[in-house]
Amino acid sequence: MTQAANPYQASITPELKTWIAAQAKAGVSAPKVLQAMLDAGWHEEVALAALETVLGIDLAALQAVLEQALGPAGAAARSAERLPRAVATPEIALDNHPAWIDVGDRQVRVLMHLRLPRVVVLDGLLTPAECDEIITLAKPHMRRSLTVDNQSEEGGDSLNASRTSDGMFFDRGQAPVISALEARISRLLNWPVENGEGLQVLRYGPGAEYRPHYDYFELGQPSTEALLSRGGQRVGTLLIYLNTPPEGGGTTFPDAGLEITAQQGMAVFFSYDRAHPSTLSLHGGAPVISGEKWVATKWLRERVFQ
Ligand code: PD2
Ligand code: ZN
Repeated sequence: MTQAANPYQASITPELKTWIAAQAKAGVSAPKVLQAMLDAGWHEEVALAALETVLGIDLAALQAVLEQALGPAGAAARSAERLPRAVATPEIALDNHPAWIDVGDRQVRVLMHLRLPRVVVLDGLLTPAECDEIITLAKPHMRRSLTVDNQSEEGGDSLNASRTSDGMFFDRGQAPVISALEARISRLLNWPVENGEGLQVLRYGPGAEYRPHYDYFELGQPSTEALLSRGGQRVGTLLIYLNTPPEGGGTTFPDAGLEITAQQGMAVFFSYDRAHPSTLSLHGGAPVISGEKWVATKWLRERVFQ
């Protein structure tokens, strides 16, 4: 049968539908069809949805099909690894393949977009003077970066060896240059300013890096409830390069074999519609080799962030 291109294949392909219909026509039972799809690497939710679409079997009946295919213990183990629900994400209007997006007071150039992981590379979100101004405002407040501590029930932060930068957070609207940036981001991503966390500024010296990680909050951890109580999940990230490190410091997406070179004023947007590796949104800040790197991060929440 058609192999799943990605083990977490998130959508039903036309080839899969044709294959299911042919199996049914040949008299292969639904549990056997399901088993073959799972063996070929299709994610259980996609396989079940495909059976529902093509064969018109309702969800309760599909659960019975799953148990017949896997046995009760197998079915229980599978349901423990179900995909978390998908939610709406910020989106850049790219349907007409625009060369630039009007964000009110500027035009931001669209350089590249990728569907999975969802990544868009942009240029001209900030002028060089605005980048320098943000660095100047941030500099006196820089401290060793902390990372969300998912073991703390209060959702606090802790030191993390995989993150060797200094950082600080601005409040939303803390300075005119920050407000202007936040208004542009809201227009660009079609997402309310209020759903954004405060802008974070990071500085990396030579050798400093941010090892690959996901920006969404991992579910089922002691801290999850506290983190989600402040506006729901993170659903998108905008990284804005405030300077151009001479060597190193790019942003990597290991699952896509992609590295974006840090260049002043450029930005990379990526989104993740569920708290799951199937989004392929694993990303990291590659080590700076020479010079330093300054970057600003805007995380977008599902709802108003407070
Ligand atoms: O500074 C970066 O390049 C970087 C890479 C990955 C920042 C973040 N993640 C982040 O702030 O989440
Ligand atoms: Zn990150």
